[in-house]
Amino acid sequence: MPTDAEHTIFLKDYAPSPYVIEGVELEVDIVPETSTVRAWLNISPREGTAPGTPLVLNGEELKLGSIALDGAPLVLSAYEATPGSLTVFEPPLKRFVLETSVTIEPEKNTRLMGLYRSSGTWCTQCEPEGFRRITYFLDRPDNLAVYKVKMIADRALAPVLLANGNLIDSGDAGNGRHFATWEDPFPKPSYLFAMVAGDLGSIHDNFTTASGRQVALGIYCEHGKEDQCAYAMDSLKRAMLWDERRFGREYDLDVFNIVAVSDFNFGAMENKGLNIFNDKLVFARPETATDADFGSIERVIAHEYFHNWTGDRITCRDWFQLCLKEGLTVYRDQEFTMDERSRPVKRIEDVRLLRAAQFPEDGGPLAHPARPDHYKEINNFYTTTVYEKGAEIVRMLATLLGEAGFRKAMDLYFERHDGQATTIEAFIKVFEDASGVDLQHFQQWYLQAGTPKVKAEDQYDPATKTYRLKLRQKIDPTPGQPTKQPMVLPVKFGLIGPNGAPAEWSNVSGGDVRDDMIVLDKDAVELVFEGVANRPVPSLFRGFSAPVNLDINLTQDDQLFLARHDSDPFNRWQALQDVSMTLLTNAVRGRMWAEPAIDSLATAIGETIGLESLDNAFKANVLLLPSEADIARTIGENVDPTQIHEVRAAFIRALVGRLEGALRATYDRLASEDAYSPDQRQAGRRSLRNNALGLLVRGSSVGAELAARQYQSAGNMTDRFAALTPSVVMGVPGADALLEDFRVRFTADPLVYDKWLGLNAAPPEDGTIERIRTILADPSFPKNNPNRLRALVGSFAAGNAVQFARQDGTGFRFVAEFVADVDKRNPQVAARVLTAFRTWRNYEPKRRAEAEAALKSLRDSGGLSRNTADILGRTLDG
Ligand code: 0A1
Ligand code: ZN
Repeated sequence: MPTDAEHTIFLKDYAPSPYVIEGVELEVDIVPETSTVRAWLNISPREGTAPGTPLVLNGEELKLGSIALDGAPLVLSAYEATPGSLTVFEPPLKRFVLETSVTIEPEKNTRLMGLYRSSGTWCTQCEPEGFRRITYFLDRPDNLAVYKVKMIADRALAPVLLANGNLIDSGDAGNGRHFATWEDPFPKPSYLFAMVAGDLGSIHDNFTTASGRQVALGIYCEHGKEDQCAYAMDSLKRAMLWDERRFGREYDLDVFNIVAVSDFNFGAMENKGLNIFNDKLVFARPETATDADFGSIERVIAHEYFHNWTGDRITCRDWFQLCLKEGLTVYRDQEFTMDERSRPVKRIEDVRLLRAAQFPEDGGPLAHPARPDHYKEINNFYTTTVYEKGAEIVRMLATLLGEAGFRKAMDLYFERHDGQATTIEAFIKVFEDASGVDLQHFQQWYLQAGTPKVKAEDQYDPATKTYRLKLRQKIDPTPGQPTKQPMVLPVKFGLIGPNGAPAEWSNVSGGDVRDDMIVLDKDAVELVFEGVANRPVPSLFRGFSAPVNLDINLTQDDQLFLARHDSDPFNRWQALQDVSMTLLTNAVRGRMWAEPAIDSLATAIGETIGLESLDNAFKANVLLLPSEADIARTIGENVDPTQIHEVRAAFIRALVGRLEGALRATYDRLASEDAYSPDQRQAGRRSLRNNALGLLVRGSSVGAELAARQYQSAGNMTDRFAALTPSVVMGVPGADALLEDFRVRFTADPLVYDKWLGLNAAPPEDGTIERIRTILADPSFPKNNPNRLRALVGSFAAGNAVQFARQDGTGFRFVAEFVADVDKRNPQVAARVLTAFRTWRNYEPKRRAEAEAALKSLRDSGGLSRNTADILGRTLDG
């Protein structure tokens, strides 16, 4: 018998359930310690269901109190109930009502799935399989039902009672209790169910849709935090308007509520009409939130709102299709930010994230297709591959079809699949039908894991005025996929002539070239451009038009030429990154940079940050040099994080030695007395100024002093935190005092406490692990709150490579022990922290051996949750 942890679910086994639940009525009696859930399920057999087919409902940690069918109690022999399932052996072959009553214990629910209590508030999280922790149900996304829920609770403990849809009744329930009944007219899967009961404050606003519907908007939160919800409300209204204008999508209920809770496993959740948010993605005021925090709030509020169409009205047939809603909705939130802020800057930021998080996943033991074909634990598939690579796939469709073609296909998607639970195949079919383009080969993007490597080689023949460009693609094997097919790659490109203007050509042959796009769908092509007057410099994958690793042998001079002349801002930024990366990786491999190479890079960076034509946010990205993780990933094997750290630090000192004047001038020039606003213009100014400061702290003798002054005088958290961070990470004299000042001044606010925790985990110095251990051991540390755990230990494991991957193995062992401990209470948090080991095979032999030993001892400790056992097993085997 396979144990539970070995049980694998395969896409090929998908079958509709023999019964459908079409309507649900719930009565939830909320009482501290033990709550009771009564359910009336309106059930029909699906056509073709054979007589005697049992009805099997999912459950988890449920205790059945009573059960009746069409009003008559079931005899014991007619059903079997365990905490994990309810089977009715021979249900009638006609529509019937199954009535159950179960008890649950939300106060003991530390997994934060199903109904749980967060700082006194009862709230739910049902995606992907949490509804079964509330009542027995067909807890699968293809069962669409209409829901009505009556909640009854103590008026003092829970004056606010919310659920999906519209409030249809409320009143007194006697004994100091009251009730509210909510009804959601839109059929939905159980994972979108939500309810909240608590003593909450709120802010309210309204939005009138294009067709005149008045929507009441509410944001609910802990009392006293109402004034921190304004930016979230503003973001929501902008998102609603944008979805109407850009995609023709209107909101469809009279109410849209958001609730901020302090204990949440993820960012936020798109429950129909009642989004529930991790409070760090709602609360913001200038004194405690940074520009990046404001940006995340805007993005996630929009993301969850956009799910109303891509996720709620059109949902997934099964969990293998997760990226149908997630990839598409991330694409939509990216476009929203691009339209609201700066398109090239957002693109650069998204690509940085993709490379930092998704590429390592795709190149390691946890690699999986954007649409996986098997899983053991679906919670482990809320990954950057499903989300961010999923969005890249949609972006490539938009690139291939053009803006108008893409919009036409999206219109058809909404029209054809509204109200359905559907698949990636159906999505692709819509794009084929709308455009007439065959996308069967393109579909491989959903099916094959791994990041394609593209090698580009070129040659110019001045005698024949011919330019040849050879492109080859290859994908390395990934777990379960030893051989790969070529992908369809849209390669946006330009050829740049010696004067910096586009190079003309009279004819091109050898491949599929459409204006400024090459479509590479074979292993290799060799394009021949004729009539090219001079040797051009190629600019490939403009705007990062496909998620690949490009290997192109350009000289530093060519790269700096692109940095100055490329009309594509993304590739201008990329060119400077490439110059730095080449110098850094060579140095790590023992070939130290030549001084003139640093001179010319510094000159180009100095020039770029001096240009009036570029915006500050773009220049700020230019000052963000390749990270240690970027360097480690590019090197790929025998990684020694300490050596990488030292090389990078020396590189920054060398650059800052040459750029100090320019950085200082930038810093001084961008000082401002304006009242704080999180808008793009101000945030861009601050990010450029603060990135200049960060470099000065790392590479010049004046930096520490400048940072200390900025820390003390800052009028907002962005500037204060930007001064504090490099000071603490560099361990400059006085840094400990600043960190202590920060603790005393701010950490009563839990979200700023998280920032302090993260800073404690950041220094690459010995002693960091001890510091973390001390904080964790403090009895007042909230050891069940996901945000606190992630801020302290998650950030350490994922972000402090020098200490996590210490050669003596103490970092690995510390994280493995932490995972084993947290796993007992919250498997999702534990499993996610454990993914920091995903690159363990890339370390040099000593570290690799230590990582393996730590992982094996975690495995041998036994009793791991399915979440953690799954990540661990794949990490060790893959
Ligand atoms: N659908 C949400 C993500 C989410 C997934 C799981 C959760 O709980 C375990 C919570 C949220 C989104 O894409 O935002
Ligand atoms: Zn989402």
